[in-house]
Amino acid sequence: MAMTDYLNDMPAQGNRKVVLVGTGFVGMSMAYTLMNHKGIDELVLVDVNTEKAEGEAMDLVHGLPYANGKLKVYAGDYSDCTDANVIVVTAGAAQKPGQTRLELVAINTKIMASVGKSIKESGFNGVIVVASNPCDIMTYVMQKATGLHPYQVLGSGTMLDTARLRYEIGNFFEVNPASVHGYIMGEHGDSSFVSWTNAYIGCKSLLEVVEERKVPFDQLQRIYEQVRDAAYEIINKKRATYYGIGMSLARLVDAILNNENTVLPLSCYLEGQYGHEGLYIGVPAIINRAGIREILTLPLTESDQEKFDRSCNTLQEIIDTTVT
Ligand code: 6V0
Repeated sequence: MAMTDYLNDMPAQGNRKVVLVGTGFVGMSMAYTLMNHKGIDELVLVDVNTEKAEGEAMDLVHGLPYANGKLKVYAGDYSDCTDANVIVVTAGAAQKPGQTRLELVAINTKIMASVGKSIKESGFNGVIVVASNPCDIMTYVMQKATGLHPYQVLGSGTMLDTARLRYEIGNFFEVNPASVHGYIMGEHGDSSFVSWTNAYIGCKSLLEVVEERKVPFDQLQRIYEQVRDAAYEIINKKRATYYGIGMSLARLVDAILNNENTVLPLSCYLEGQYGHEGLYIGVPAIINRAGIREILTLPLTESDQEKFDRSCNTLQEIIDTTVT
């Protein structure tokens, strides 16, 4: 099915409505960030723990007089999805200290399948963003459960990892992270990698900057490892990570609602790009109100292509053995 086949049937954007499923740390960090944006009209909180959703809504609305006063925030249920533009799913178990994202697959697959079924029954036809871990697999399960076009369902993928990367590079080279361009690609997890040949400071190749400043290449590897292991470190120190992902999700919701055609690294459904198909994995893509407009295929070195293949194989094996 082409993207244009479902575009005309999507909800109008006169009333910009976002439904959050899962009002835990991650979901509420996004909700709090969205409160301070002017771009949405209605925010509905859904959780299996209805009291939690109600309490969170009560707490949030008390900030409205000092933020976006015309925003409607309330606890709801899946009937609220029918005319929503975007649903963000952050429901499910989170990593415990020492646990990998992939170890959450069994429990969160069940949750995603049941949330997806309820979304489908509501008649929702907007864009779904999945952040629950393991993110790439959960996005796959959500697409299967809802039957929506694979481009209408996307995962936050390596958006947070990429933000961490840009922050660390900016910090090391003393450049504003907004001027650092580059992506963590692959699984949102341990098999991710950085395509250094596609990384830039401004318009200048990062590898050239590294050479000019005589920075040992090991330093880049150290930055990558810091980024890869950041979640483990934060979870060890404070048991959960949520502000960074909350801000990433709010940025992504803006990009969708504003029909921005912005490039972000997300978990996207591959249909032959980078030599793979039939799975969700982190790649840069152009995002607008239809979800994924187009996946950008970057030129990868042979060794990066091998890393990408390994990451795809890791995810495919889990899909084959655990999900289907
Ligand atoms: P949390 O604080 O335990 O919140 C989870 C929420 O989900 C709770 O309020 C639950 O009641 C709710 N929930 C559970 N089952 C259901 C259900 N069937 N329907 C509706 N709601 C349900 O976890 P936290 O918010 O910290 O993490 C949520 C998910 O995000 C986890 O899977 C994390 O691993 C994942 N993260 C993803 C990141 C990313 O970059 N994609 C980053 C950080 C965490």
